[in-house]
Amino acid sequence: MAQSTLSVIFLIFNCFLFIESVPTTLETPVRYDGAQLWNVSLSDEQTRKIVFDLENEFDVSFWRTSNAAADMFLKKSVIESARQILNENNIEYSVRVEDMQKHIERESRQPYRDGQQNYGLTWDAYYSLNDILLFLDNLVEKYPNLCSLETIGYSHENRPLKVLKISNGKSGNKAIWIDGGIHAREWISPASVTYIVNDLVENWNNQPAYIQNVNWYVLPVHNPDGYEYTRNTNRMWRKNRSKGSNSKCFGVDLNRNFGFKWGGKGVSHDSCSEIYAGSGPFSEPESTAVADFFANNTENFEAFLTFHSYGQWILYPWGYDNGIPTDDAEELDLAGREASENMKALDGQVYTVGNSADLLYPAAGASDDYGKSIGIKYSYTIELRDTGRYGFILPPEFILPTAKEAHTFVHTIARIVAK
Ligand code: 0X9
Ligand code: ZN
Repeated sequence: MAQSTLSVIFLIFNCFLFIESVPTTLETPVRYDGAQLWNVSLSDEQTRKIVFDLENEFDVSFWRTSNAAADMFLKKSVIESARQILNENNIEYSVRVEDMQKHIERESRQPYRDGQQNYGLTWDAYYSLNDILLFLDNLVEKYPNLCSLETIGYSHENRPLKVLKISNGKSGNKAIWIDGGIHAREWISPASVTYIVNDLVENWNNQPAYIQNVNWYVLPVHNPDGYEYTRNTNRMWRKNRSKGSNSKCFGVDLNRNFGFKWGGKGVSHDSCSEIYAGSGPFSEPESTAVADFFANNTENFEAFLTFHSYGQWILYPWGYDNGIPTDDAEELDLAGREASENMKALDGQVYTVGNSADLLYPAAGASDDYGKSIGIKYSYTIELRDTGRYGFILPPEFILPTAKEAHTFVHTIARIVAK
């Protein structure tokens, strides 16, 4: 009797533990039935004002804006009112995605298992964090002399931040950092980074010297809490999942939380904003873990490559403000353009190269500037596919061609680093 009471108490206690450690899975998933992606022309100042005012009036968000047009995401409930305003003002727009929920449902699938030791991702679907971590574990198991894993820290919700090291162990090797998934909804980023890792490792013996004589450090999912949140609860989530005691809303934009020029242009101090910089530089465990990793590492890092989506851009520092080129901007531009040409040769896709603030917008506290600030020469943000047809909800059939472009980018930079 006493024992069964004890086990009931134990069970209840465990339940609470479970609730504590996996908070996101209990929320009802947000649905996007009838939500649409529009491309709106921005012909003049007045048009820009009318269009951007929609964000204050209705539940719309701007995924991308350029001088000429804006990609605007609209929940179903606001479509009619937004349509009316644009029509009344003769503002041209086209509907890119008719029903976002349908696209979201096409995205997820279980990984392929062949029943033996292999644990394969197949890059025709997007995978859970767990599947990605199992894939990394499996590489270490299969190739213990080449691969090792280091947990560089834990996310706000206690998920491990796992960095895969790939190295032939030669002294004098240079080092290259690659990360993906700092922004939760940019699923093509971890998908492409795992593809790169797989190619490096599985084809190691056939790799050129400029790949083999590098110590590779790869963090495929920089923001694991956000990533899981986009899979289980809200596909459009961007930030991490922390909440300060004085904050109204959840989440810090990790790409505004790094300690270099923190809090400058292109950030928000409102916790509800998509670009909330956090309560201070490195206030978040996910960004701190990366900074600690570099602080405690004595490797000779030559490249810092951080993968995002979307827009097809190859961006280099400084990105915290406009018109501030680095001393070696020409070299970074040249290397970026060489990569872009090689990427275009694959499938005809154009990746535009330039300074991140001038080409896109200024954003202070981003990881690319941090990488550059600690002396890593070839620091790039790569915005993968597409250019606004599907935006963040890139259908799975584009994973492989995009991942191959990312892979070619990495090869090009590695070749240049070796010179
Ligand atoms: O805004 C960002 O963080 C990046 N774009 S995204 O749509 N993937 O969110 C661009 C960051 C570029 N780097 C800097 N401006 N420093
Ligand atoms: Zn991003």
